[in-house]
Amino acid sequence: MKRTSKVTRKTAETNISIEINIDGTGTSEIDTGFKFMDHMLTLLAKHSGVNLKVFASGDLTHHIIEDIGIVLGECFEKAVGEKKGINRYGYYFVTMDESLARCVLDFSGRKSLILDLKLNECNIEDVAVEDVRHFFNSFAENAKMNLHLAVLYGEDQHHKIEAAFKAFAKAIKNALTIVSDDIPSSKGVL
Ligand SMILES: [Mn+2]
Repeated sequence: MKRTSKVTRKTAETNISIEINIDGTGTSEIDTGFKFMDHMLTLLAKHSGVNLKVFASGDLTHHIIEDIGIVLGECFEKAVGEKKGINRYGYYFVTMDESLARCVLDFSGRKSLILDLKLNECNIEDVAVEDVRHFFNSFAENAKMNLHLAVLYGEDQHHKIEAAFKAFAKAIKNALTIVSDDIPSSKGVL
């Protein structure tokens, strides 16, 4: 089964179009209108091995970034399908200079989010830190996953978020790797 999906979402506030291929090589075409998000989504593709095309426009930063999280989450939910053979759980630690991030996740079919990015309440490049939190919240909700993402320590805002995105990407790769031909649940369904 091909693990690909494409979702387009157009509202009065935003216009988002995302295409993914889980079994890709990490290529990306990203244009969100926000340089920092473009940077984060490019490295999400690179380190997860998921091919990613993201085109987003809209009225306000908050709406656009939140809706990218929603649509990207929906894309993963669709592309993983019945989750046959996947690892299901994924985890990774990533350092970036002085910062250390840890991501543990489960494509469980249910949303749970524990997020502790240890960010100062100021903008990170052209994005507000609360928008970064919204992104992960929307993603976890729509991908129907447990996502526990924490920065354990760090100084630089950019490094902390970048380490978190890389740990997230590597944990996704880990979780979606095919390791058997079973559905990884004693219930037989995920
Ligand atoms: Mn960077």
